[in-house]
Amino acid sequence: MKKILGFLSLLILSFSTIAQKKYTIIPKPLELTPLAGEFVIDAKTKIVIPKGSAEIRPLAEMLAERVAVTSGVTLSIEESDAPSNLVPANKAIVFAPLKAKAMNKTLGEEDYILKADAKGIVIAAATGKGEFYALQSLLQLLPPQIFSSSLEKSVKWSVPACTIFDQPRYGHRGSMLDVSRHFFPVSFIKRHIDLLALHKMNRFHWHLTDDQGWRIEIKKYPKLTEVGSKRKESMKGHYNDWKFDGTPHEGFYTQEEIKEVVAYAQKKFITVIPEIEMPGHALAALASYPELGCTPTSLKGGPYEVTGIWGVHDDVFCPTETTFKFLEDVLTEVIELFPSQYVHIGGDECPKISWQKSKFCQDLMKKEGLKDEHELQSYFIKHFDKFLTSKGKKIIGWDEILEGGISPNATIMSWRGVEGGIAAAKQNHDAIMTPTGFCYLDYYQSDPTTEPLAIGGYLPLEKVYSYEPTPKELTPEQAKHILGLQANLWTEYIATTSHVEYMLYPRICAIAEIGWSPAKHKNYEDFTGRLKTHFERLKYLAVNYAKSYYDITASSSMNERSQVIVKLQSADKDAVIRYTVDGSEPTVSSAVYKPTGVVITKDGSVRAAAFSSKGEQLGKVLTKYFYINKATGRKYTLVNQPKNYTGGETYGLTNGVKGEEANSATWVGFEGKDLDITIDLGQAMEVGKVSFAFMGASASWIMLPTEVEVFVSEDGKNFKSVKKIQMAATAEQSRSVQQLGVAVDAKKARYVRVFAKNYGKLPAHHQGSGNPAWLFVDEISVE
Ligand code: NAG
Repeated sequence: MKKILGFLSLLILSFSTIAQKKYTIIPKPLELTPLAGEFVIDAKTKIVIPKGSAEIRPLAEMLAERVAVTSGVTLSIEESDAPSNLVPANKAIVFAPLKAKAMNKTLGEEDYILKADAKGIVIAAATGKGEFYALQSLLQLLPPQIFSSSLEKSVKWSVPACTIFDQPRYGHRGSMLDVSRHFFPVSFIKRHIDLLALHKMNRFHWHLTDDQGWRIEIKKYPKLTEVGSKRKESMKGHYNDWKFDGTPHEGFYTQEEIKEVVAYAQKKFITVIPEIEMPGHALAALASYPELGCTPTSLKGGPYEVTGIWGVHDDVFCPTETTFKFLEDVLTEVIELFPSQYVHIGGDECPKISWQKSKFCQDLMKKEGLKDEHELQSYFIKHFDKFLTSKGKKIIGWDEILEGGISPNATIMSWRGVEGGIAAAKQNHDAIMTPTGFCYLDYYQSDPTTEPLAIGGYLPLEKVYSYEPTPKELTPEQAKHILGLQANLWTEYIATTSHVEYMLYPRICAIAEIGWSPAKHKNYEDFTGRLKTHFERLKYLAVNYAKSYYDITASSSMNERSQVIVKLQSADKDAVIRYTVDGSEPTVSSAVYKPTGVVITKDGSVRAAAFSSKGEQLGKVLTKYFYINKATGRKYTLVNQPKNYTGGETYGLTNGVKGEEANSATWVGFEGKDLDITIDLGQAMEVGKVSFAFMGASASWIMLPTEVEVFVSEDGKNFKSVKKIQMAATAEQSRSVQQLGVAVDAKKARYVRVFAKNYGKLPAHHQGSGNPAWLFVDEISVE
């Protein structure tokens, strides 16, 4: 019996591994039953569509076109009267229209059934949209070469037999692209739409206006594009260390182009939601029509300019009649172009300073009984909610529109975390979830030191995939207000279309799966298993997807002999990790990493990369330097504990790894508190020098200490001060690392104490004025 069971489980196991390899659809279908056998497409295969169906013919043509390009076989498309009985037959691929009920299922607008066996394929749905999604799945059941742009020889064009019933989890499966910070041409927007459709995503949120550029032609206000679509130059680098690139940037879409994109998206069953930002992020509009601001010139003095500086700008729309009329006119043209029920009106990051200074605004607040500028913002948003509602539209706004009172018909886009979405749902408003921590694909996807410069943050694929859009805090009734989720791509640091794709793929594949597949089916390993075939598809589609998923991560710890043990990890379980310790680039013949780790006994680097079993390098090379000294691996006590930043492990200050300027995670950070550390060297020894480094980056609220003192002791009770250093910490510190060393010259010391005084509260002219400063320190070494 035991033997039979063993044999059975082996059978099941091998079947499920095969199933995993054969059925690699992303997003994963709701129900997929693998069957034995396959359907082979050849010259005899025909495509059958219902008679006179204008909606389905283009889908059949799409399929025939793919097959023709990649296999050279021309499939005939036939019309047929007879509705299919859902039984594959006659070597045909049948697109069958279905009543809302079939196979005991009620079919919704986006649902479909797909049946494939050796005799043929039937795909069936109640709507063209459902049939379209069935087609996307069918393409992903075929070999990845089906996405190639040229003839692919020696491919067996087979579809593994199966039955699928599929249905999405959420109605809003979106992608936001910012074309203001950097403009991307129509051809790319169409390609982006194609790729969204492949992933069964159904909303394209087009961020068309911002401080750095107005990108949509408005006939009534030509200066919006004549002036507002152009900027002189753009910011290069991060806030604490940047310069202008000196290169002009411009671009806009004509209304004809917009119509073209909208019609194109419609064919792919994607709704395009335009975003016209108000009342903040409005500099491009103000530069075009200065009368829309609260003052005739910018708050900084001088004319308004389409800015090349990223971030939040104080000059915003003034809530005057002129502005309201202008924006109503703009929106009137916009809604003519976009059939979408929703219009996004922005609402995020609107500084209130120009309203505070404006007599007009203060009078208006009195007249309308508005208690503060937040209520004035609400007044602004409510006006346009009313306006758009009267035109049969609905507004979406970023979660700031909750402040000062939510507008009656607004849907909230929750981005500063999930709280906005929760608050909206609790007030019976719809919400779309786009929290920065899971959905901001402009954040780094791997080690910032090896990635192209990004805005910041850290959002690897696994974290994206872990996101659950429906907050636990909501009752089932309230949860219905969560319409779905969206990947946001802001493009301050993304200037080219290939870079856009690099940031989106594969992370947006995870977003697509979260939006489509039920939470209970979520399984990261299963997802990444399918992703490998999907990478092949993306390769044939010439998508510049990131391979950062394969990058190696390292962590270090100490063994009982105080040696540094480096553990290496690849997110991909099948990958072979190879490494070197002599500084050379790892190759296919380098040592294979073993889970016990690499022991480091002297200064040097560990370099590692993931390789496939065939020897192909999969991700980037990781290089980690280790500095071995008398303190390495030694335990210590801290008077104050660090917050959020621990340097990677429990003894992050003596782990042999120095803090890196570009990577905050490598530092030990104290919020408002001093560093007071005592390291136990294990036994009394000669101590010549104590070294340490601090980071200063005032824009990130990280300040150098005001003074540092080093002490030594033989018994851990009586400490002798060796040196006290006064530091010149200033509030204008650009990001940099200060390395310091103190000569000690002690013959016998077992304990080393370092005290560094936190800067204290941020000074008056700092943007975080009054808040506690951070003290960042790393790697205390003793020689
Ligand atoms: C936010 C801004 C956005 C910016 C982005 C960068 C929203 C709603 N607003 O500060 O303009 O491009 O972050 O990640 O995201």
